[in-house]
Amino acid sequence: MSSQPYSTVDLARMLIRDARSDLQAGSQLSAEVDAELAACQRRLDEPLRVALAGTLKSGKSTLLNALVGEEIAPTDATECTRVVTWFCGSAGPRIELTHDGGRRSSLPVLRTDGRLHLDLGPVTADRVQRLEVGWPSSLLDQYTLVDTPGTSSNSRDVSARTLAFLTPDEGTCEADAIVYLMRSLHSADVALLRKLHEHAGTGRGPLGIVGVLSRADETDGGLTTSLDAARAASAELRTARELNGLHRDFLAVSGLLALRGQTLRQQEFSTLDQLAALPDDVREAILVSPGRFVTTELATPAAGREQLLTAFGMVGIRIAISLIRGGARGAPALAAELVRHSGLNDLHRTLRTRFGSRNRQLKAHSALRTLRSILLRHRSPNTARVVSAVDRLLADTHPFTELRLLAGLVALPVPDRTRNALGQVLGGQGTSATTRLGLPPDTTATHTRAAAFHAIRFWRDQLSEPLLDQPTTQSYRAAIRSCEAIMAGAA
Ligand SMILES: Nc1nc2c(ncn2[C@@H]2O[C@H](COP(=O)(O)OP(=O)(O)OP(=O)(O)O)[C@@H](O)[C@H]2O)c(=O)[nH]1
Ligand SMILES: [Mg+2]
Repeated sequence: MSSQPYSTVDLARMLIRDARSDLQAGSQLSAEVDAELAACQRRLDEPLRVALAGTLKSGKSTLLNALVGEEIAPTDATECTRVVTWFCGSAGPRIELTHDGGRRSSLPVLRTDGRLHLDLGPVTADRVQRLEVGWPSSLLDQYTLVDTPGTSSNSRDVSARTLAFLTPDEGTCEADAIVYLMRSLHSADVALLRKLHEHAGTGRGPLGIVGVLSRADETDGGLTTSLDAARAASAELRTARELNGLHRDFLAVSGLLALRGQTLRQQEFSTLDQLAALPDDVREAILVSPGRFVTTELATPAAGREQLLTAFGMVGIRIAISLIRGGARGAPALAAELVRHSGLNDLHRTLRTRFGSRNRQLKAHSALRTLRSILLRHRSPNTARVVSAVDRLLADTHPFTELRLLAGLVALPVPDRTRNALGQVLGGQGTSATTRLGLPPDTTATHTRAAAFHAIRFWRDQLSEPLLDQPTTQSYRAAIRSCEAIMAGAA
């Protein structure tokens, strides 16, 4: 017999099964509850669900396209951008619409210039229960991406739809993790981020939140030839007074440049290359405004310049030319430089460390919260036992505690050095033993164990400080427990 302990995913699966048989034993398993339990179970086998959220036009759909590497999310202001849309891995392209009331229909898959058309036809956004796009993509095999309509005060129904999805009053959020985009700090962002963090800290909402300073190429007021200003601005956000430490790590990303890098055509490169070779004064004169860029008499055809302007925008063109002049010779080199410069690779890396390595725990957490809310909605004395088992598992599973604490770490009243050390040991930068202890990856088991032992002593010392508040005490205890787990693993 195997002595392997059950994983949280296994335990969640067992509890869902127990709930079903307890309800069945009491003749209380309606078709509706059965379907909800089946959906909860399926969630454990599906890819992690990551929602892209943020205020209106913060660049969510463009970033989704950049992550997938294809233009499948609409960025024009059609009815579709007002609907929460699911993008899932699939053997072939498909678009499925679930109408309010549950009727389903397939929409035609139409592409122009590589861009997918999502057209709801006569159906308005408020009559859509769910819109799902299936697409063959290695990224979508790992993550299901959910594009949410922008939140803004001048479109209340749309905002309400997004808020109901991210922070539902009843039940649990259908996403396991959130990428939050903002162009610059705005009071609407602060309010929504606070709500998301509150939900995460209490375990009611997704436990993983990554912040993105989006449309990063525009940060410099359009004067930029690099994303340096955006990177500086994202670093400043860590200490922004308005955020009051609410969220600290914002990655500066230009979804548009990342997308253009991945879809760059030879023709676009040739036009950019010709512009890069112009005498400095001529080039600078045409880059002053979109009007001059298109209308100035040049050997390079105006039509090609117009197409570039639509695809890249003025700032994108300036950056691409500066990358060519900096040594990106040839379309493949420019494509790679655009992607590297856009910050997309950093975002991929962050998704891997923050969500990828916690994939199963984040899913188990969502499934347990969902199971709990199903059982509380359909109360039955028969399932009281399962509800308390779910509560115990949510409270006692150490990785869940780590994730909740990581979500609330920003508000902890400790010096930055201590906060960073806590973030590291609790697995905020990666969950391997060496990453948690700040050791090189090839450290031997003996050395890792010794470092874990020292770390335990360090956190015990912190714990002996007088007048610690309860969240800080809890975090230090969790750090000790994380180190004990490392020692047990290395032994
Ligand atoms: N310069 C620049 N423009 C961008 C970037 N990302 C998006 N945009 C432009 O901003 C506009 C809105 O982009 P979307 O991706 O549709 O933004 P969104 O957040 O999905 O918008 P809603 O869903 O309507 O809230 C489009 O015109 C995009 O081309 C970027 O990184 N840089
Ligand atoms: Mg959008």
